[in-house]
Amino acid sequence: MRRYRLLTATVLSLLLVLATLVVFPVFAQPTFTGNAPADFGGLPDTVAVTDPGGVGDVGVPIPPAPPGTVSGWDVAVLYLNYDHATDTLYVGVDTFGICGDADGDGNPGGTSAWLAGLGGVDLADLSGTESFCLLIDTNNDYVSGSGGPGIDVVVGVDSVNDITTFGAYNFVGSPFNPQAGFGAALPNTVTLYANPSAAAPDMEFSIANFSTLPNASFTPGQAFSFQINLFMGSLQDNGVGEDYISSAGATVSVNVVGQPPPEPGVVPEASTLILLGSGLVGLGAYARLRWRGRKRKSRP
Ligand SMILES: [Ca+2]
Ligand SMILES: [Ca+2]
Ligand SMILES: [Ca+2]
Ligand SMILES: [Ca+2]
Repeated sequence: MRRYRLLTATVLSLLLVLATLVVFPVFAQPTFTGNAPADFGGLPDTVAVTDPGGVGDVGVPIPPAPPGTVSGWDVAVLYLNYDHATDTLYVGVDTFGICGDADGDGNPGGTSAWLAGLGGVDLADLSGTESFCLLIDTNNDYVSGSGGPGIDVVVGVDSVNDITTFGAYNFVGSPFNPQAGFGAALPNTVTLYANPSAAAPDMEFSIANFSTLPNASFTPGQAFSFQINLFMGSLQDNGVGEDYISSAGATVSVNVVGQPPPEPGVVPEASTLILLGSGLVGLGAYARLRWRGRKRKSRP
């Protein structure tokens, strides 16, 4: 009798464990491959900000550039995905060609003959005045288009350093000249997927502890919003323009949906382990009883 009760308890425990594993929601995060549309495209709750100017809004002097040349500064779409569970913002920037390939010749660290002829250079590793800036207004007090105060953070590379300094900084300049506005480095870890190349053409990175950025005031789990502006360009690529989302000094609002709290009655993760443990203990006890029973029967 006791044996059956134990067996029932064991089976019930294991079923509960299985049910818990099924009920637990899985929140998807992007896996970076250097291809932003592929990495963010089908992901739930991704915010995709399309460059209003689309592809082709970065000026290229044709001729001397070959017909059809598009600069690697030319942004198509900015992707943002916030993970409430880890307080991490994932960012992907889909550029036409390779991010940082100023003259669009397929080499982000090489200058084409036509650009050299104009006295310009396409530098490697976003060095020199090549710059990437994601401006963030964490508390929505920047007046879009004003160039005034309110931008709190810049993530990227300024117009002096190279990609080895890619990180999060206090923003202390004008949104009309973002590459010159990098202040003190922030403690938030910025993890860059790769230095853009032919194999991984898009800029992708994550910002850790997003809710701790200066002036941010939300708690992970809550819905929140912030403003962004994106800039990419160089002062040494004579004749080639730069790109902004949405335009110089103008921001775009990003709304992040809240993460619903776990449904009442859903067993938290720690309990899953306890249940799994008790299930195993039950199985052990059952096996011991069976073994004892067999031993008793085999006695003369
Ligand atoms: Ca563009
Ligand atoms: Ca190039
Ligand atoms: Ca370059
Ligand atoms: Ca602000």
